[in-house]
Amino acid sequence: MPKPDQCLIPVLGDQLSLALPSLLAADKARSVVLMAEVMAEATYVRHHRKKLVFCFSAMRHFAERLRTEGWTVDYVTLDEPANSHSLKGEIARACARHGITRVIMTEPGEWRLKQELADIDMLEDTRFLCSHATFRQWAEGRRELRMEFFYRDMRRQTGLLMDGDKPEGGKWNFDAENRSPPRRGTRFPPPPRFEADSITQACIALVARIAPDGFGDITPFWFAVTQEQAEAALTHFITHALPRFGETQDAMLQDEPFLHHSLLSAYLNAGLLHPLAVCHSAEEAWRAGRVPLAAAEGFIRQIIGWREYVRGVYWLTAPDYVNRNALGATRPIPDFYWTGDTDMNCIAHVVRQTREEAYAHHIQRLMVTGNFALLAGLDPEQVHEWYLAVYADAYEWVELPNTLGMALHADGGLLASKPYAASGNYINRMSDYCGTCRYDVKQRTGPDACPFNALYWDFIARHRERFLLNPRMANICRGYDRFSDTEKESVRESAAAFLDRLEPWPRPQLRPQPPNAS
Ligand code: FAD
Ligand code: DLZ
Ligand code: SF4
Repeated sequence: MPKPDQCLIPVLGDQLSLALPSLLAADKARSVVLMAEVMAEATYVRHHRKKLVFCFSAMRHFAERLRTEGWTVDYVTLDEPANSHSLKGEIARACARHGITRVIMTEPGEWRLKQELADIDMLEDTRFLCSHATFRQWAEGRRELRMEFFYRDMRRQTGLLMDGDKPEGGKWNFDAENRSPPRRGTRFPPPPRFEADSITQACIALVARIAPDGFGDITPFWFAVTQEQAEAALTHFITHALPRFGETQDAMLQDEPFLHHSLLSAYLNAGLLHPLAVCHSAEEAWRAGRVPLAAAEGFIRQIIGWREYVRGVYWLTAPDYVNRNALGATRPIPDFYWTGDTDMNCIAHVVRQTREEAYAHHIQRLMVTGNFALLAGLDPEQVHEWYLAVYADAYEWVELPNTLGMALHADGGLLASKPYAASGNYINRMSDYCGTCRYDVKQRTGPDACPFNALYWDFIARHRERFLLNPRMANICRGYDRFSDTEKESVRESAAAFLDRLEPWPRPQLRPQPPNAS
């Protein structure tokens, strides 16, 4: 029997929040919440297996929470025999099961899924602080979009760290006091580790079954999977790491994967934490004298600045952004992005850490794997696919602009005014990777030279005409122009010899099978 007064509310794996607009707008007594684990979402990239466990476990815990709050929840597990394995299919099946014709949901975070579900009534996702319309208005008429100006507007809009209409401390940005190289003897607080309960154990077993050869270690699994646990992780960060957040933000240390980073991105992106609440906690800690202003400001900027800004760019430019390739990069991604099997210690280390933790901090993503991809001219689409797969926090709305715009400069400078290109010298200054590397970071060319050095100058040479027009790059081009012809030739030969030896990644044909497949 059709039930015209009933409503189906699909809740996706990254919408795990009681403050979801579709839940806030609904009448509990007349609604069925649908949550579905489906292979289409589990396989649209080769997700890290920890990310799959996180997603399924957090979904299952959220379904429990909704039930305790009085919601009727229809939860379809991955191993349910009749599972159609697409969200569209599961919404249709649920409508038929419950005799419901009215479906309302909060818009998906990714363009791909918003298109697929376009015939459903969608509410804008107010968990983000800047609406699509506000970002469009801000971007209108600007040839280049710059985060710093957007961020100031977000400070004014939210009132965070404001003294009337002035920024607290008299400055919008305290980066000059942040970002030092790592200091000897600094102590780093280990992140809180949450025990895997029976729900998480079941998800671990499920993922081991569907992706026996998938990328990434499944265990040890210690992520937060509920709002309460994510809030405990936030409190731990504010107390133990935030006071020194900015100071070590750009540092990289082999034995310290987390430094003073928050590790909150996966929880924020899944909906377990609200960005404004997280920023209010940081501001309160500063107002109570528990953290320096530079640290609180640096952290809040990442969230109301960078996070909102890249989301704005994503929706402003979708769906074409993914096709941008301003630097004409076409080289296939080498296999060491997946195996970590390379003599370059920095890359081997970041890939190993990524495999173990489904986490790397920003500078590892940007200045090691991202920088290498930029200098080596790796195909942006393949690099995008890699970043979307390997991190627990990866969703296209945040990953794509970071990869194509920030790391690869594939958008020609829309998002960042210059490419984040660096030679081995930068990595040496900011990390302890080079000391134990088989390559010599001080040598520019030759078989023992750090590959980042020849690749860096070869990159400048290849794009010299374009970069000469960029005031922030022109000096570097002129530095290259002062090389002798022999030095230039040596750079070209060293880079070519290195690039010719790269083994492309042999893309596996097999996708994980549904658990109920015979
Ligand atoms: P912290 O250093 O503690 O920062 C605090 C918070 O600020 C983060 O949790 C995050 O929510 C936000 N933030 C910081 N930098 C950025 C940024 N550049 N863009 C958006 N939010 C930011 N972040 C993702 O959440 N998902 C991704 O898929 C993702 N892909 C990336 C790909 C590349 C190539 C690069 C260079 C960066 C990417 N980032 C991505 C941004 C950033 O690296 C991560 O947000 C950060 O490393 C997460 O770790 P954390 O929570 O410890 O961050
Ligand atoms: C990431 C993910 C995965 C792995 N699996 C599911 C799933 O089975 N069901 C679901 O509703 N959502 C899943 N997600 C999150 C979606 O991929 C995410 O909602 C979209 O990418 C939009 O951001
Ligand atoms: Fe990386 Fe070069 Fe340092 Fe080796 S020497 S760790 S390749 S930057």
